[in-house]
Amino acid sequence: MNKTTSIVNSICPFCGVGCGIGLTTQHNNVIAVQPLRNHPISQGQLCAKGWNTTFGINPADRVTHPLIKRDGVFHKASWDEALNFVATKLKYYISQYGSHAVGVVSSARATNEDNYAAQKFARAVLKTNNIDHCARICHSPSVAGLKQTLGSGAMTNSVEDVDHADVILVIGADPTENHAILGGRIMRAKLNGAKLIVIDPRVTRLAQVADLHLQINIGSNIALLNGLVNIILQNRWHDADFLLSRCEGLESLEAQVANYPLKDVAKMTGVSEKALIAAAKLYSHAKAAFLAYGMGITQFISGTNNVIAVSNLALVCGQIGRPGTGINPLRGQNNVQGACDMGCLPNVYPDYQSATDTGVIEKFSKAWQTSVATKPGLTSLGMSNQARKGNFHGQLIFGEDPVVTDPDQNKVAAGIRALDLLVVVELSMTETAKLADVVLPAANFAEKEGTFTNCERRVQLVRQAILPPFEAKADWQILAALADKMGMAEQMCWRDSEQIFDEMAALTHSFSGMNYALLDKNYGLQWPCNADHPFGSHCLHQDSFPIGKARLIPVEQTLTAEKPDSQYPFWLTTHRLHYHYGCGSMTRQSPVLERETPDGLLFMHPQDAHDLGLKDHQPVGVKSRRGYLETRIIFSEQVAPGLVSMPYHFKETPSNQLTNDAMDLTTEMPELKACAVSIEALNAERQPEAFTQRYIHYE
Ligand SMILES: Nc1nc2c(c(=O)[nH]1)N[C@H]1C(S)=C(S)[C@@H](COP(=O)(O)OP(=O)(O)OC[C@H]3O[C@@H](n4cnc5c(=O)[nH]c(N)nc54)[C@H](O)[C@@H]3O)O[C@H]1N2
Ligand SMILES: Nc1nc2c(c(=O)[nH]1)N[C@H]1C(S)=C(S)[C@@H](COP(=O)(O)OP(=O)(O)OC[C@H]3O[C@@H](n4cnc5c(=O)[nH]c(N)nc54)[C@H](O)[C@@H]3O)O[C@H]1N2
Ligand code: SF4
Ligand SMILES: [Mo]
Repeated sequence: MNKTTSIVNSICPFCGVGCGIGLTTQHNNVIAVQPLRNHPISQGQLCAKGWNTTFGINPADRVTHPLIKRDGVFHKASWDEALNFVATKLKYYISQYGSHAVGVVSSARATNEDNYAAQKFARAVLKTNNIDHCARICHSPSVAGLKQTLGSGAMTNSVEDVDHADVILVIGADPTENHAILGGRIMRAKLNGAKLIVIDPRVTRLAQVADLHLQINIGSNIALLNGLVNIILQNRWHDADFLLSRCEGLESLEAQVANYPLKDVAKMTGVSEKALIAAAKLYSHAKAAFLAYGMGITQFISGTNNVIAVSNLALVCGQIGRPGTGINPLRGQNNVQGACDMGCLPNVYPDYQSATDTGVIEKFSKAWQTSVATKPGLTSLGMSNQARKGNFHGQLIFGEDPVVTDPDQNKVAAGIRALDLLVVVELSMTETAKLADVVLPAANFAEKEGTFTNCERRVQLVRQAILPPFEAKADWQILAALADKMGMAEQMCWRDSEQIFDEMAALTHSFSGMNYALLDKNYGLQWPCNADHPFGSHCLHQDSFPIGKARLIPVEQTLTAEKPDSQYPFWLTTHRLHYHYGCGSMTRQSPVLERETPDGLLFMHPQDAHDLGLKDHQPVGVKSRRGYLETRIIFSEQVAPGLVSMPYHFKETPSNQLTNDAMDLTTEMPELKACAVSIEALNAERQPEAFTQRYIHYE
């Protein structure tokens, strides 16, 4: 390396583990990445995505200038021109239809400061609570479910607690693929003697090495969890002292789980009675049981109840509130914890202060020196649905690609077409950006300063390594400039991201003890960090819950919205692959990551393939009640016969053509983990047709 290079410490921009990353820069380019040796979570390691960050930083299709679409073609515009265009339209729709006809979707990939600015822009400038982000289709049931049972929806423990557990229970999560450095830690703990239980319909990598793998029938989580609680109570394996002193609601839970006798549960879940008893015994007898869960719990129409059922199990066993033991929703995106904490949800301000509480409304109105939204807001899918009905007119989307990542794709695309104005603020020309009226160039994590909050509530500094290319700006700067055009310059006038952080910290309890200088010193701090917890919090709920006593809430097993029938005989589930991330806009820029995974993939058990007369890698057409796509099958014993699975990263084979948008009533979480499909063989000689060529027509 010559003298012109330097290394800037930052945080990996992909998953919620939040690994420490060093960016080597030269002549305003990031030329290499390296792991940070002393980082408390990654400890000198990175996964394949982390190592390949460089490729995602400056993609070939990077948006470099503001673009306005005229007659179907994008034209370069100045910032002034583009922002005036957007501000004029937003003001017009608000005057014509009211503030509820416009809204913002923020990015869980962007910083806390960007997200704070997004919700402030929605509430103080647009005067609407129509603000949401991808947590909606990710861990919104965790936020809603754990709020009811514990009073807080975040991971109760720290990543390092994996090392202090004698039992690790992973349910509906695939951390060696998706939270790889944490998954590796679970593997290491297992090698060091911890017992591992995996509950998943697929044989994941962790399932292969687990002491117990309960290969559950898809969508039968509540039956299984209620069944485990029933076994535990019947055998007196519960923690009576903990239940008495820290919980309420045991009687009604006990009465209800009695309706889940072992035999019935084995039948409903497809798990043997012996394995159910063994799992109940192992988990309840642990000194410290680290329970981790993911999308296999949340992405169901019963998502919130699934989370409550998980919470019941942990509480009954007293497996919470000590180092090494607790309930850990593995938050997915690098800053999805932060986007929720910052109040990018229609029902809460920063730090989960209720958006309908008059005291909270007054507090923010006073602090921001303007009136704020008072009516309840729409979720992201709610905005899309209202657009299709003609009730929602203008939307700003920061760093999300709903055309690829939201279900169902045809409805989402129709919602976007029904909008009068779509503004997409992006790094690259995503499928969603292609449908926009205005595209604004965003700076990525290497080009701006700010903070990300990882899955264990650790707020970490992201430092600017290079300047943004051409006209790109940080999201918060774009929002501030737009507020100015809308006549609200004072409300959103910040010198730098640090000033935004300080404004946020002063308006919240959980972050009031944090500032950039302290974050810099400590590899970040875990919230709550305030006068009571000046050094942050490694483990939540040690002495009490935010709601006093934790609540045990009985929940019933619910059927999935759709199940296989004669017309659509296979279950389809969707999931992730280690080498690609989200809509693929960053990871698919890396030739190394692309080499690892071809774009069309449908995992199928060899027995099913044999029955259908299909060969390995044969092209197939996959059809659901909502759509159709073409891909290739891959023989896999990871899935049981009757179940096929596919990743959702590939715009050419978008699984959300097929998925069901039936929703969890509490959170509007769609049922991304289960729908019914049919599969037909295509001529082995031809390539599966890439989806975008046939359906979504771009100018
Ligand atoms: N490589 C990579 N890593 C990522 C991401 C990525 O796109 N790529 N995305 C990030 C994001 S946004 C998130 S939210 C996380 C998600 O991380 P995970 O929660 O691990 O996500 P998935 O792979 O979608 O699903 C997890 C598991 O749920 C199982 N499952 C399906 N149905 C059921 C069921 O009925 N019961 C049970 N118990 N399990 C079931 C699936 O088989 C799968 O193994 O990953 C993050 N990390
Ligand atoms: N079928 C199926 N669908 C799913 C899921 C599933 O399991 N199955 N999982 C769901 C889940 S859990 C999630 S979280 C969603 C994720 O869905 P998305 O949030 O749409 O996915 P990402 O790929 O993370 O898209 C983020 C975009 O942000 C851009 N970006 C990155 N950094 C910045 C920044 O600083 N500023 C701005 N403005 N843009 C930035 C990237 O270029 C990228 O295009 O997908 C969901 N969809
Ligand atoms: S585990 Fe997550 S945060 Fe760590 S390097 Fe991999 S993608 Fe990045
Ligand atoms: Mo997610």
